Amino acid sequence: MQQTLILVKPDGVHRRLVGVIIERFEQKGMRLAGLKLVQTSRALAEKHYAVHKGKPFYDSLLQFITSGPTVAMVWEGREAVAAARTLLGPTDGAKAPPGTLRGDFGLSVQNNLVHGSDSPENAAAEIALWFRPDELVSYASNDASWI
Ligand code: IDP
Ligand code: MG
Repeated sequence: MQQTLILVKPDGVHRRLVGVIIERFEQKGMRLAGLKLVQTSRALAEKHYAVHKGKPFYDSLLQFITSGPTVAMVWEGREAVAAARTLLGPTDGAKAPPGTLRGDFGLSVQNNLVHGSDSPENAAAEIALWFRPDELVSYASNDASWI
């Protein structure tokens, strides 16, 4: 089953949207495989956003992501990477449609509440960055055959 890394960024934690964000992934039918609250270090942020190094928003993005607590999660399910990106909506909250997390709860491009991996390969690399193997829990959801 596919896994994806989901982060509730510091704006989501400060705005008390952790619960509603988790609820969307639960309601979708994904299985929670890992969860923790992290004060992100500069080193971790640089690795996580390495692909954006050199872009005009890079320094501001690193400042933002290290400015407060982040909830790091691993969610699992069929086509979890793409399905999670659909739940998130497009990057810019002002353009994200209603029904998506970014569309329902934000107007900002940078402070867009939540991160989701953009490919299965990047998901695997990002999960390894944020979680040790023994922090991920494997179990069978009782409703798996229905979902
Ligand atoms: P994504 O999170 O939708 O995959 P990316 O293009 O990978 O979007 O950008 C990573 C993060 O960098 C975004 O989620 C957002 O927080 C921030 N970001 C992206 N583009 C801009 C921008 O033009 N200005 C400010 N921040 C940006
Ligand atoms: Mg991205």
